[in-house]
Amino acid sequence: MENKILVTRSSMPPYEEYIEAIRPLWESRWLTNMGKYHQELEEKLKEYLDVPQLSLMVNGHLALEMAIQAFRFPEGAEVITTPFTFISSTHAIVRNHLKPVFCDVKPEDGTIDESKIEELITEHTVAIVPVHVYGNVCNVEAIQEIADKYDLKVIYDAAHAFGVKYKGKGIGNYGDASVFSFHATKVYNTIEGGAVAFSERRIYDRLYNLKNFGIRGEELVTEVGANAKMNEFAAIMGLCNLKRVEEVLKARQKKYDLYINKLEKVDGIRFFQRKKEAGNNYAYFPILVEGDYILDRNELYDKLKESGIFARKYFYPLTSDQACFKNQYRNVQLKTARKLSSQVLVLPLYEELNESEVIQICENIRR
Ligand code: T4K
Repeated sequence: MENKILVTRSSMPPYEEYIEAIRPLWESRWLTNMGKYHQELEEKLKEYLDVPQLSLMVNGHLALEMAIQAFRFPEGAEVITTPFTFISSTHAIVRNHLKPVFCDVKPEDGTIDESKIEELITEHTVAIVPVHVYGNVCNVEAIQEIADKYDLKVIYDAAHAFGVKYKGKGIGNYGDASVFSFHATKVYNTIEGGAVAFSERRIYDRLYNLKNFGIRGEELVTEVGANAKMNEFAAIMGLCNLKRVEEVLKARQKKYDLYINKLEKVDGIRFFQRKKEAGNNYAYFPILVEGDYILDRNELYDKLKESGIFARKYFYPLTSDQACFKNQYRNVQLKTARKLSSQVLVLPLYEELNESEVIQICENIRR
């Protein structure tokens, strides 16, 4: 179909700028293994994200897997998390040989319902993995209080929360670690990429070992590790995109505000709420299609598709309902998560989306 509008479109620097920026690689022939650009990007992102320590990774998923692994939890221990997320959040727990315990979410923002965490804690619980879904900030204070009371680690899946600040601080300052994704579909990308933010220096060393085979010298391997290093082409893309991130956010904000303006009075279309003291990175534009609307979510999804508008059901089904996890873990009431998952639709949002296209999408929804 001509004129398809997809849910997102990668943001990229001007072609010539990137080509010029990668030219030195033909001279140095140093393409990966914590090269010059990897180091430069790590420093710049630490500053931009306003976090004490940062470890760059090849993608957001391995960043999350390794952030969890860095804490060396005993095999089979339980981790409280949310099912209203991308499958990566749950995979990262299970691939660490830990058991996910799914907790319900809150209707207003889709983040973990902190009032339901305590009842899920057992003697086997070791950590909480909440998700700042769509960049909506979790109740970080209440979660930390529970974690302190029961001596649990908190590892945030902040894949959607690049650049979000809460109470004046980078979101990566909360909990024991926070994981960002720099995938091609994110507000800020390094093609594929991710990072773990944390404060303890010891975690930096562990992550370094995990992402580089545990190699500590030409003849010394101190730990079992994998390979999750970011390469220099990706790091350079990250450096170029970092220069224009503010511009990209502004462009996204315009479209985001226009959506709100055009859709806020439509019966049965609801938006998630954002915390007053939290910033917005305009990462996604999710709407909830409720009973008062003339169509259900699936019908609206189909109708938009017929008009060439490819919205996405992020996140349906719940990860706990996916074939690989269904009926395998503790059976917990997930009423709100299930409801949101059946109502949510993420509308197209990206830097180059035209305002006229936003208006066209809204007209389709209003019709
Ligand atoms: N935790 C959470 C909460 C996450 O949402 C994610 C990733 C992760 C962890 C893991 O982080 P990474 O390991 O991915 O860094 C996409 C993304 O692949 C994924 O990064 C993202 N979450 C998830 C929510 O969405 P798909 O399968 O929906 O992507 P796909 O290929 O259907 O692409 C969606 C649209 O994006 C396309 O219609 C067009 C556009 N696009 C796509 C690609 C691949 C581009 O414009 N350029 C591209 O290169 O998963």
